[in-house]
Amino acid sequence: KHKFWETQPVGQYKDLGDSSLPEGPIELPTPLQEVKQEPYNLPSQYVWTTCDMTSEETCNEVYNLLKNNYVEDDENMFRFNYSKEFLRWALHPPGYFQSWHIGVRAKANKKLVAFITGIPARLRVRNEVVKMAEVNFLCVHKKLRSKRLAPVLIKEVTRRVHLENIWQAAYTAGVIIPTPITTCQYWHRSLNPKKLIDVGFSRLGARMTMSRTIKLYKLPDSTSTPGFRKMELRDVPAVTRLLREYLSQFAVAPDLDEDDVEHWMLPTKNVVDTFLVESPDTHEITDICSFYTLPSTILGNQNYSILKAAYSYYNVSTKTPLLQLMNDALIVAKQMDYDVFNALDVMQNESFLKELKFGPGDGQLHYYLYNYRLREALRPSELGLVLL
Ligand code: MYA
Ligand code: JJ1
Repeated sequence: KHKFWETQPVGQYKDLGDSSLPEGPIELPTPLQEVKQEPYNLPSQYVWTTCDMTSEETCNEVYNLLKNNYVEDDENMFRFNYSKEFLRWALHPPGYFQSWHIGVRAKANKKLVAFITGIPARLRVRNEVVKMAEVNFLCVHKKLRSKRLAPVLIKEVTRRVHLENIWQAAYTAGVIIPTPITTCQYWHRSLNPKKLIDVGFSRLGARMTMSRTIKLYKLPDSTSTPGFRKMELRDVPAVTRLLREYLSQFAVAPDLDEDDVEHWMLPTKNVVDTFLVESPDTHEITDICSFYTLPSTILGNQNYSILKAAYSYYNVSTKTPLLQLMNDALIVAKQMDYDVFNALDVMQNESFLKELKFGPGDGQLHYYLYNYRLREALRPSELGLVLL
């Protein structure tokens, strides 16, 4: 069934539930000299290109490839529209490798027709911290689908990751392949219900009118938690301490240092926003909430072309109840003009989703590890990882 994935060091369906197999790497590293030194062969009309995302022109080409060919919902009504600023941020964490930003061009007209990326990360799996690549933005132009280009892209990124002496990876996908470590559900909190209904993102509930729906989703004009404010550079050490402590409870989570936290959490306009609670009396940082910005193109609507979505990222509550913290996150997201606030059922998110009027979406997100076996699948609440 999976002609490509059957050949890869990933959990195979036939091994599911075989608790005699050990947890950890499936294959051992090979000496670096034994890693293939030349790129994999592409069909003769195409060539490899390494994408310099600091170049305005290259970044534009990647942006346009994804804008027109990246992930859609199951009814092809919406398509992710990652911004250029977002792509630059997502691909330039501390220690990134330009060689892991991989494109394919058509020889004939130089057009970018496919893309895949990796970034370095340390992930803790139970008690082990493992150097990994996070693989994302796999995209093949719509006109070149089903020609087995994706396996070539995946093998090439794997080769370039191996050249840096890294042997594991983490990735997510909307499709099921061998074998998810967990499957998460998307949840959606309407902020602008009229627009969401007008564009077909959501529907008027049974026995609901538009005005009752608008009232149902109304939020206060201002946040309720004293000391709730935007994160600043000076907060990096405290945020790092809180986040590390919080993430230590999950089976799989990133191992973040201060440089990582500065990169991934410090507010960056239209990319990522982090708020925290600074105790008015002790000036201690006690709670954090964050979300990233990922708009979607609305395909074929007369009135609207962009859906502005916030995605829940990392949230930590030690003093403020998580429910109250996330209600404040919804309030600031509404003030910032987002149409919808999305979240997965990872970490402790289940504890606020229903009460804060999130509803389950029609999409799921499957999480995977490459060359690392888990004895059994995790519950989403055991996962402390959000990929972009
Ligand atoms: S997930 C986002 C993926 N992108 C999209 O969904 C955008 C829209 N779709 C497309 O651009 C194409 O449909 C893609 C497939 C490019 C997805 N992950 O070339 P094909 C397998 C993994 O004929 P196409 C993200 O970015 C499929 O099962 N494998 O198909 C994370 C089949 O294999 P098998 C996938 O439709 C990516 C083969 O590809 C995915 O033209 C993580 C068919 O190839 C998918 N999302 O192109 C990648 N979709 O026969 C893995 C299809 O065996 C990283 N396939 O079933 C692994 C770690 C690598 C680093 C390791 C370091 C140590
Ligand atoms: O956004 C998603 N679904 C929406 C829109 C559905 C449109 C028709 N298919 C949805 N809306 C309902 C909202 C409603 C609001 C009021 C309360 C009840 C709920 O369900 C889905 C997620 O649910 N998104 C997708 O399908 C996009 C792809 C998801 C897989 C992503 C793969 C990521 C790649 C990783 O790098």
